[in-house]
Amino acid sequence: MEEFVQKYVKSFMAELEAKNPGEKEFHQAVKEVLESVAPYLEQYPNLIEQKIMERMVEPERVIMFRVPWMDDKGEIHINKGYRVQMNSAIGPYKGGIRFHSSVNLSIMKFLAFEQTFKNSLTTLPMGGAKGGSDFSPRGKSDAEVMRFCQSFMTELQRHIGPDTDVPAGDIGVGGREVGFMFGQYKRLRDEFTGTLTGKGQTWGGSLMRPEATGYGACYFAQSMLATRGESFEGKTVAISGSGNVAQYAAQKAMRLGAKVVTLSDSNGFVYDPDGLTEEKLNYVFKLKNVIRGRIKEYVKQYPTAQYFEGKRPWSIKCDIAMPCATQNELNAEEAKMLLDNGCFCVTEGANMPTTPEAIALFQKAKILYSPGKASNAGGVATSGLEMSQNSIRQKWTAEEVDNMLHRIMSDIHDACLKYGTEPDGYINYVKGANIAGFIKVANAMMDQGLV
Ligand code: NDP
Ligand code: 2IT
Repeated sequence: MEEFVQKYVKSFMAELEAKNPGEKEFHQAVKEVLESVAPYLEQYPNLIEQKIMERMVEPERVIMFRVPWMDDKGEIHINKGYRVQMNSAIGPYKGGIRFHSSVNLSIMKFLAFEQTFKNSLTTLPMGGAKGGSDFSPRGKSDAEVMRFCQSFMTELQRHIGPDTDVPAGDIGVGGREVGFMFGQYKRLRDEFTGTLTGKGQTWGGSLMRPEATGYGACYFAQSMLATRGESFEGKTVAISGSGNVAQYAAQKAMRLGAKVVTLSDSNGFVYDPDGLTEEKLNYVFKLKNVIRGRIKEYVKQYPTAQYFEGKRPWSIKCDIAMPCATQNELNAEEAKMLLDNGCFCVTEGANMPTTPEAIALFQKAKILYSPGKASNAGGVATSGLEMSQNSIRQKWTAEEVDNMLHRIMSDIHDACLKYGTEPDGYINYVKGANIAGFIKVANAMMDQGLV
């Protein structure tokens, strides 16, 4: 079995790398899934004959376009726009939009690939997609962001729709950007449909969508901790990022009795040994979402905290680590520091934040480790619930949505247990999530013929 897996992964990856040169994040995401599903494929050779995996790594469609816009001084800028429609076997394409200077085709493809399996895990009927631009909203005025979003949507609108492809937010795309894009979509198409999720509360947005990714990650971590008779109560939690996912992960972890001691952005991290409080977190919400400032300003407000320029938070002693910023933000050296400091649970809020070498160390140490496609699926799951509410033109209460989110995260945890429990009882959440996500999409593709 080992020999088959090694050979299969090696030859598959050689072909993938040759066909998609230089796309290192995409290669990384595919390799991780392949390593998990290869033993399953060995048992079902018809999936190999039908080239299901080869089909899954080739996007159904990639749209790339020019996004011209004018800044407040009248200068013209040209950005790249993308939408990768990866897989529609189990539902309309669904996935976020990322605005960040680092965005390129490799990052779009890795995210769309991950999204396909994540959406499958949610139990809801959603295919996988991702979009974005190398435009960075940081430092831009509201008017500049609006003009950019309108230009972006002027092209994207012809490729999306409530039963075709439903975008949402991701890094650099929050309520403000979704609003500008929805406004332009509605204007051009003359229809009020649920074509974007993460909308405002008074115009079709689901209650709890802003909270859902961070809260969902904490619900997932609760289930992981429960397998060892543990909980958040009294634990120290290190979180990276200070955006949407980090903010609500911090809020929920705190409300579940944990002490959250770090937050970060791409410039550095803050360490607050006393832990966040509701008041301190409210300051962070205002700082990041209203003033749009940098996390280092936290220490001016709360001088007992320290700021570490150019560093990530993983040197800080904690029981639970929640990477909630971006891909490959936790490497092997940092994983060793976490393990040496007694960290026994790593729950990903971001997509692919942990490098393969760091994951191997966590798994070797047999600590609790969950990949983002399982633990951050609460965001897109609640987007799915927003789509349902839009379709039936109703609005559910926060309690109703939260209950559904809870149930979905618990179902995802069960799926990981089912496919990821190893003979010695260790739960390999990577294997569990990848196989469970894969089976549903693969079977749907088999049912639908060679398309
Ligand atoms: P936000 O834009 O709200 O916040 C992103 C945070 O991560 C910011 O603090 C940002 O700092 C930091 N960050 C971004 N890029 C980098 C980088 N290259 N290096 C270090 N820090 C960085 O995004 P979200 O909170 O929505 O997204 C965070 C992660 O969660 C992403 O991986 C995203 O794909 C994932 N995710 C998001 C979901 C959602 O519903 N929003 C759902 C599921 C996953 P700075 O201000 O300096 O850029
Ligand atoms: O990575 C993700 O799952 C998201 N950015 C959320 C996607 C969505 O459609 O809500």
